[in-house]
Amino acid sequence: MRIYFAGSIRGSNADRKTYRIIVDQLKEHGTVLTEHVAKADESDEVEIDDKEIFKQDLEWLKSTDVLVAEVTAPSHGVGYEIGKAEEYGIPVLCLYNEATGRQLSAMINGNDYITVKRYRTVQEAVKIIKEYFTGVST
Ligand code: 6K6
Repeated sequence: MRIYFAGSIRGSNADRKTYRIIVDQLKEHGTVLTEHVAKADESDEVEIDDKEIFKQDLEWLKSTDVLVAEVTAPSHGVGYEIGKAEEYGIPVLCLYNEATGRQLSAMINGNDYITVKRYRTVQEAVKIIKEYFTGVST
């Protein structure tokens, strides 16, 4: 099972700790192609060419079995990746922390192609991931 994890990088840096816990759980279910999203910090950002990032990420996205996106923090990149995954016919699981009081975009929340799961604690997010991958062969 190849898993593409998407989470905000330039959109917001606030949820990185949650991303790490999510990625650790995803690794129990397959190979996470984008572990760097959970580790990103500003020093990583300087070194890497945006055109290379775009090319590499789309290659990984095309090759993945599933996209898991943490969508609490608004992010142009994550929104784009979700749209491309739908275009490629790749299943999409979105995790949204409703305890933040933020509102999820209607373009995610209103899209029946996407599985949206709401959580309030990171433990709930972990449970959602376990349930989602139950019965899916690795
Ligand atoms: C290296 C290590 C951490 O960050 C970097 C350099 N930047 C990126 N590297 C890889 N993927 C990226 C990078 N910046 C954005 N992305 C992709 O867009 C990721 O797959 C994220 O899911 C998404 C985040 O988009 P923004 O708009 O929040 O930056």
